[in-house]
Amino acid sequence: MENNLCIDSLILKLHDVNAVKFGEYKLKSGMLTPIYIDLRVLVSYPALMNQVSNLIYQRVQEEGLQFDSVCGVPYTALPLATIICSRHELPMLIRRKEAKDYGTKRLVEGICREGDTCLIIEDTVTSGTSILETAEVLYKEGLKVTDAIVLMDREQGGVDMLASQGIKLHPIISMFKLLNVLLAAERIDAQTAQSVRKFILDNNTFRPKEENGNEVPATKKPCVEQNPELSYADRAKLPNIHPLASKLLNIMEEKQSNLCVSADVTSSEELLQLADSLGPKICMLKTHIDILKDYTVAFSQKLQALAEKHNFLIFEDRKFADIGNTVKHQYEGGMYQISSWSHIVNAHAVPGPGVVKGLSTVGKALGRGCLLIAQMSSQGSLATGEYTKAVLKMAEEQSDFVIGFICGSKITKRPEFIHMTPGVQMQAGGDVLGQQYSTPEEVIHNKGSDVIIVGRGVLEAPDRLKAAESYRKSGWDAYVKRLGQSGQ
Ligand code: 5BU
Repeated sequence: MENNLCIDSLILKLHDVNAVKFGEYKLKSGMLTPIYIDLRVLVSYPALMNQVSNLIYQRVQEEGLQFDSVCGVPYTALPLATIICSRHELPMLIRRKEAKDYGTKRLVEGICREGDTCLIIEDTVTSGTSILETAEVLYKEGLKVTDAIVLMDREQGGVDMLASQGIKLHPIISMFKLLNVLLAAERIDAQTAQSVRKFILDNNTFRPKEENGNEVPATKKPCVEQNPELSYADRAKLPNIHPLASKLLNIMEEKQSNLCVSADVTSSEELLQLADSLGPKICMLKTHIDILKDYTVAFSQKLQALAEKHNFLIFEDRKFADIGNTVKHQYEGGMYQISSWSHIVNAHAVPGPGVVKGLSTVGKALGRGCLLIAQMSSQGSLATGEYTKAVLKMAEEQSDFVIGFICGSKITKRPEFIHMTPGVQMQAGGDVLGQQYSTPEEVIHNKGSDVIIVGRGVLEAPDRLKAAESYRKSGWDAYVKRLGQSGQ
C-alpha cells in the first residue's frame, strides 16, 4: 500500500513542479505529443530527487536484481544513479556522451570488468532507444546489460523494444497510471486523459520484424505480449484446462460476452430481476450474498434456475481469507451454503495454500472453481509485486481447483487461467472510497485481462439493460481487437 500511495503522491508532485505538462510538444524523434514529461527539473527539488531515488532502489530490491555496477543514462538519470550508488555503496559507471579528444578517449568512466553486469537507470522511456544506446556503449566495454529501471514509461513500445534486445525494462510509473491519478485528483479532465490515451495507443514506436525481415505493420503488432494468443474458444479446448474454466470460455464465445455484472443490490427480488433481464448479456453474475437483507434457500434455487436459463455462471465474491478448516465451513455451511449454488468463489492468498486446500475439499467434488485475488482495484492495495507472484505460484500448485485470478492485468501467459478484473467503468476515475476505474478497452485490450466485472457502471445507469449491452459490446470489441493484433 505504502508503495502505491508513494507513487500516487509522487505523480501529483511531478505535476506540481511542471515535470508533467499537457499541450503540444515535440519529442526528440520529432513526434508531436499532447503530454510532455520533463524530469530535468528534478535537480531543483532535492526532496523529490530523494523520493525518486528511493523508489528506484526499492524496485531494484523488489525485483531481486543482480548486478555489479549502475549506470544512469546521461544526463537526467545521472544524478539519480549517483544518489542511489552513494547511499547504498554501489559501484557506478558514467557514460560519456562524447569521447574526450585527449587522454584516454574513454566513453565509460569507472571500472569495467569483462563479463560484469551493469544495471541501467533512466528517467523517461518512449521508444527505449536512449537505454539501448547506453547499453551498446557498455557492451563495447565487455559488460552485460540484462535489466533497466525507468521512472516514467510512456507506454509507447519501449518495454517491447528492449525485451526484443534482451533487456528487461522495469517501469515505476506508467502513462496510464499517471493519467488515472491526475484524473482522480481533478488535475486534468476526462477529455484530456482520453486524448492522451488515444495518442499513446495510436503511437506505438515498436515494430517487431517479421521472419522475412520486413517490419510488422502497426495494426498487427501484439499489444500485451509477443506470442500470438489463443481465442476463448481455443483455450476452452486446452487439454489441461479446468472443466469450469472451459465452460466459462465456451459461454463467453457463444454469447460474445466477457461481461460479469456485479449484482450489488440488497433485495433478493431485485437481484433475481437483474439476473433475468441482464442474463442474455453476461457470461457471469457476481454476488455479495451477505448484503442481501432477505436471503432464503428458495432465492438461491431461483438464481440457479436463471443461470441455467440464460447460460451464465454464478460467482460469489466471498473473498475467503481464513485457515483451511474455517473456510471449509464458511463455504459449505452457515445460512448461505455458498458451495451449493455458486459455481465460482474467490479467496485471498494471505493465509497461504491452506485456504485453497480447505475450499477445494468442499468444492472440487462439486465441480466448483476458485479465483485467487492477485491484485485489487482499490487505491493503496497491498496486493502488488512479490505478493502477486506468490499468488500465481499458489494457483499453479493447485490448478485442479484454482481457475484464475482477480487482477488488474494479465499476470501469467498460461492460457488455462482466467483473468477477471473489477473496477471497470466507461470513464476511468474512481469513487470517494478508493475504488479505481479503468475502461473496458484498457482492461481487455491493453492489460490483457479476460473478463470485466462491472457493478455501478450498470446498476446506476438509467437503463441497466442498455448499459449492460454497451459494456458487453465494449469488452467484446476490445477482445476482438486484441486477437486481431496478435495475428489471429
Ligand atoms: P463497482 O460498482 O463496479 O465499483 O463494483 C465492483 C465490484 O467488484 C464490487 O462488488 C466489489 O466488491 C468488487 N471488487 C472490486 O471492486 N475490487 C476488487 O479488487 C475485488 C472485488 Br477482489
